[in-house]
Amino acid sequence: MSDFFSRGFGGRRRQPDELADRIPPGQYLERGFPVLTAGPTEQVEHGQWSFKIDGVVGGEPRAWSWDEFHALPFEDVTTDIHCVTKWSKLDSRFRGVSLDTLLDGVEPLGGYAMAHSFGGYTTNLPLEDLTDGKAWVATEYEGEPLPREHGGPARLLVPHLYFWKSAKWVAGIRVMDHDEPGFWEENGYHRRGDPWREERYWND
Ligand SMILES: Nc1nc2c(c(=O)[nH]1)N[C@H]1C(S)=C(S)[C@@H](COP(=O)(O)O)O[C@H]1N2
Ligand SMILES: [Mo]
Repeated sequence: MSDFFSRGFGGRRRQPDELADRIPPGQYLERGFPVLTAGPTEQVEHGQWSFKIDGVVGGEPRAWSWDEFHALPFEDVTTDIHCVTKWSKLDSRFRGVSLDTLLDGVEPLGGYAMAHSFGGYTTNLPLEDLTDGKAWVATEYEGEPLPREHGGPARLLVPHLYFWKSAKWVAGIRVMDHDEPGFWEENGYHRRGDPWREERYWND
């Protein structure tokens, strides 16, 4: 237990109170970066990657190739992440494009979204959880291209919700006028997944 409190990140000591403030109920501090994938690790080449926004939108559906995507403004995001299998990881450094940037001019006509990935993974989110600086499509981790096992070339990053919402090998989001369960949500996980409310399973 003393090891848990005494070894800081980034050379800095963390006080127990600070940890308590940052680690949601039922979670433990993880120092590594575990890989959790239901199924095979996808191999997506830059040339075949694109990010699409479609569904119930006022304007034309949008799509960015890898090169087009890299012409967009990128942001550095240092954030804590929380997996429903109970690990939390502090100060993970990602780089990506905000969903606010991607949704700019899209005119969503529904309040929900389904994120979908190469390989078929899906996860549902209220549009509110993707906007106002809360979500990114990330292509870098700790200053390097996002490793393939962690969703490279690009993953969704929605750090304020349990990490299953952060779809790896993300291919796009479909805007919907109603909520609909994605892959894990159909298998019993919570519709929204707020770690501070321990919204782990459907009935939590
Ligand atoms: N495409 C895809 N995305 C996914 C998953 C998956 O199986 N496939 N697993 C989810 C789950 S349950 C978690 S906890 C995180 C794990 O991300 P990591 O492997 O980078 O830690 O990815 C999420 N995104
Ligand atoms: Mo997970």
